Parts: sequence; C-alpha cells; structure tokens
Amino acid sequence: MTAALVGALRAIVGDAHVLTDADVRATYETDWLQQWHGTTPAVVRPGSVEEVSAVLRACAAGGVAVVPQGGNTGLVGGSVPRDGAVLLSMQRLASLGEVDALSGQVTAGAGVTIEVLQQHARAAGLDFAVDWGARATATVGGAVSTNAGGSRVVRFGTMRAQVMGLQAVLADGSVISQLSGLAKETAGPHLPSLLVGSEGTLAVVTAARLRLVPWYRETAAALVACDSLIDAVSLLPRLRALPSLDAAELLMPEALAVACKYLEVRPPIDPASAGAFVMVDCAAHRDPSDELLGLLAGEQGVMALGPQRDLLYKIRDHVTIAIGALGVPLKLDVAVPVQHLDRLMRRIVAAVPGGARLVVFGHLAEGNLHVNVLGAGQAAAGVREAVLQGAIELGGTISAEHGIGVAKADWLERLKGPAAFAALKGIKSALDPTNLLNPGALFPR
Ligand code: 2HG
Ligand code: ZN
Repeated sequence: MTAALVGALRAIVGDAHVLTDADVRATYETDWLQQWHGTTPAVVRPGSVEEVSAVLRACAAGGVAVVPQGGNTGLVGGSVPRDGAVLLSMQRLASLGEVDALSGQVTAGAGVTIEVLQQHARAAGLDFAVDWGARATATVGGAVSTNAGGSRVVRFGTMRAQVMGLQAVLADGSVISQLSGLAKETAGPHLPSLLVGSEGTLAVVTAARLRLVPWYRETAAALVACDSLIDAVSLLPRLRALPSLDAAELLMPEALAVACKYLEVRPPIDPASAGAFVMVDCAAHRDPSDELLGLLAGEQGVMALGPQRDLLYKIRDHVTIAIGALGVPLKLDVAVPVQHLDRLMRRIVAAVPGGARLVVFGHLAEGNLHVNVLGAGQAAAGVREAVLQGAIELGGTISAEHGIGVAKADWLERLKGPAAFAALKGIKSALDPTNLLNPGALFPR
C-alpha cells in the first residue's frame, strides 16, 4: 500500500480514523476467539456512507482490496484482514433511526450493535428478533452479511427475514439504497436479499431497514433432560405447538458441563444424568408458565423463571467462551433436516479421535449443531472432512449461521454443486470484477 493511498484515505475519513500503529491495529487483526490472525496496513473507520464510497473508490484506484469488519465476533475468519487488504471497520456507522410504529420497522447503521438495537426497539415497546450471545459486540452489518441466526429463529426466522431493505456500497463506490421498508414489492430480483449472507463480497452494507417484532415481556424457560438426542428431536412437534415458543436450544451434556464449570455455577441438572438437554424458552404478553408446565408433564426437567431463567440463558450464552477458555477448538457449524440430526451426531462422534474432547450444542429446531473439538491435533482435517461431508450427504449445509468465511471457502462448490456455484461466481464477477471486496472469503482464491 502506497503512502499516497494512506494520504488519500486520511483525507477522506480524517487522520484519527486511519489507524496504522501496530498496537492499535492488533485488535482488528485477530478475531475475538483468537482463531484467525492477519495483518492490515491500515484500519480505516469511515463515519458515513459517502466516506465508505470514497474509501472504496480510493482503494480500487490503488489496487488494494478491502475487508469489511463489524464487531469482529465472526467465527469463520471472514472479517479478519488478509493479504495486505485495508480493514474497513464499520463501527462508526452507528446511527439509529426512530422506531416507526406504523410499519413496525427501524433503520439502523451497519455499526449498531444488536444489543443497542434491541434496547432501542424495546424503548418503543417493540423488539428486534435476532438474538445470540455476542449481542453486545456483534453489529447489524455483520449480522446481515452472515445471515445471522441465533436462538429465536424457530419463531422469527434468520436475519434474512428481518431485512426489509438495505443501503450498500458497491465495489465501484456507487451506492444502492432501498430503505423505505416496503413489505410488498415484486419489481424484479430483490438486491437486498442477494446481499444478505454475501459476507461483504458483493457490496459493503452500510445500513439496514429492519422489521421489529412484539416485545414479549412475560417469559418462562425450562431445561428438559432427554435420554437421547432422538428423544430431544421427538419433542419438537410438542414444542412447535406452543404458541409462545421462543427458543428450543440443544445442549449436549458436555456443553452444559463446560459452561457451568466456566461460570462456576451448579448445573441446574446433573449433566451426566441425561443424553441431551433442551433449553426451551417461552415468551408472550401473558405468563406462559402454564403452557410450558403442560409440556413438562411427563418429562424430566426443571422450570426456570425470573433469575433462574436468566441463569439458563447465561449458561447457554457462555458455552462458546467456556470452550474458548479451554483452547482453540476445531469449530464447525452444520445443519441437517431435523429428522437426520441423530445420524449426523453419530457421524460426528465416530469421526472424533479418542483423547479429543467433543463439545456439541446448537439450535434444535433448525437441526443446527455447533461442533467444537478440542485437542484434535493431526486428526483435525479428517474430522472436518467427515463432519462437513456428512452434513452434505444428509441433505444439510456446511454453514447454518456462522457463514463460510475463509474457513470453508474451499467447500462452497461441493455444497452448492457446479451450476449454482458458477452462477454465484458470475454474480461476484459482475458486481466486483477486480475482486476488491473481501477476497478469499466465501469464494476460494
Ligand atoms: C451460538 O449459538 C453461536 O452460541 C456460537 O452460534 C457457536 O461457538 C459456537 O460454536
Ligand atoms: Zn449458534
């Protein structure tokens, strides 16, 4: 990167927002779990869509690629800089529009954190539906770019279902903006939908028009102890029949144990006493405890209200951090049609070598398993192959909610098949012919 380009970037965003000191860059160059590392000549922090546009034009003119980054809570290396690319931090695009009660929507800058967005919606009596443990740091732009999921997908769908429109900057610096939030529009292909899940490879998302949902203040949760994963899956029809069902999370015994140990709390149920645990959460305008009690009749489990429910969520939210405290795991995020979940789990268990530690948890209703293997050593590549291939063979996916990033770029064609992959590559080269945007992520080099 030339001094002239650094000078041009400083002129666009201001000296204070082009970070070149190694110490200051360091937090942007490694992900939060220390899984991915890279270096960038400069972290650039634009404060407006116009600045993003000018930065992309300057980088294109200088022939330097750009890696966009939100809260840096990604798990697949998609927002960690590589190969001399400029790191485009989106955190300063943190403006939040007023909640529009008529449409039940809000416009949020890409750098708004999920937690701030939720608080903003709740102040207006509404809620933002996508939620997961990294809410305090993860941003709207990152959630859009990875089509984030989390625990409430069973009720409200993924990020894709919340995005009513987007503003984004294309590789040539032009701005596309569709933020009026029309719930109905059949005027050709929907560009915002194309950008959801595109991991910053087709455009840089600068703002999103988002659907809000009712804020259900009455809640009741339960931890159900099942004999096996098959028993956990067979709970689903009864869970789905609960009008207030808000989450159905899966904790395999090791995940429950690891999180409780990390938090130094007594597990609500002895992890060794069951084959799988389902954390059920219900939320409604009226107390859903009776509904949940009805489900629990005949099941082994504990009801968790108020502070106990908070503790259940705390345990669930800390599994990732608890695993990270034990080492850098092999981390995979796969999903299969729920009827095949047990078959997938058997393949996973069979692939993990003796001596390695397998921690599995995830989102039961979507057949989504988070596979974490500690101490796989030389066997890691084989485990990865078996798990990803297993998911594909069972009709599933190699990424349910974390994205492809650089971690699984070499698998995208295997998942999609040649025709779909060629179509995706055609879209990429039409929108970003010089491969300026996040090269190496999503599409293999
Ligand atoms: C979650 O569900 C996240 O908590 C992280 O998707 C999953 O650490 C993981 O494997
Ligand atoms: Zn998850």
